[in-house]
Amino acid sequence: MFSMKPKTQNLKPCIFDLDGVIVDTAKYHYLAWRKLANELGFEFTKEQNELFKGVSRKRCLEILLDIGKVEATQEQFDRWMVEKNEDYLSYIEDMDESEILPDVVKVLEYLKDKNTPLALGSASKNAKPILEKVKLLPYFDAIVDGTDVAKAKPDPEVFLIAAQKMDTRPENCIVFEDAVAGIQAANNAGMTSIGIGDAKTLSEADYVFKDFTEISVEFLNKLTNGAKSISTP
Ligand code: B16
Ligand code: MG
Repeated sequence: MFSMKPKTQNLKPCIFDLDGVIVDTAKYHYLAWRKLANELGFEFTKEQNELFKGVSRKRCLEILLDIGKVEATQEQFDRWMVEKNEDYLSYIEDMDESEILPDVVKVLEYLKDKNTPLALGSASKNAKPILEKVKLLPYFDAIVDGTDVAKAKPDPEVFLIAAQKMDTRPENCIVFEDAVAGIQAANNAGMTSIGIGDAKTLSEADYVFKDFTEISVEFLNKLTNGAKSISTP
């Protein structure tokens, strides 16, 4: 399906979210948040963890403390942020290429082979080490992560910085995202939004696919060549 194509120029740049698009780190975030919740004396469910997808670490802790009805001093808040991250880092320590989501490498290789500019746009402050672990860092021309942004998705900041770094206008960019806030951020940036996940949840996206195995070469070609409206099966 993903055969070699002649190289072309001026293709629309693509921006990829990390967690839920390239790798499933949500399960490790969940373990670390659940450990903290249990230490603070309450349960934290997988369903509640859905609220944390695409959300910054600080905002996640605020939501967690609301769930557990726990009041924190600034000093406790800062300590729990550090503790959660240390636990998370211990869970992802052994991550490798086997954790890349299906057909992500095929799509990245196909786009890269055609010289499509590629960027990462993630809320995670751990995005770079994760890309290194799964050996995908060399695919990206620009990395924008939680260390670069002041405003969290749905604010468009992360994607606007990515467009700037690729030296292109926002309306040229295509964003692949799994979180509702991320799709809203892409739309707020004036970019084309591709939802990866559940069509109902991501109904605000321009196009939605369950995962990358559902995205065809024809679709990628039309998309990166700037087709306005593409019919999908
Ligand atoms: P960190 P994404 C997001 O990644 C996760 O979905 C979210 O659950 C997490 O809280 C956030 O990164 C911050 O991560 O604690 O590593 O800085 O989907 O924006 O790639
Ligand atoms: Mg995500």
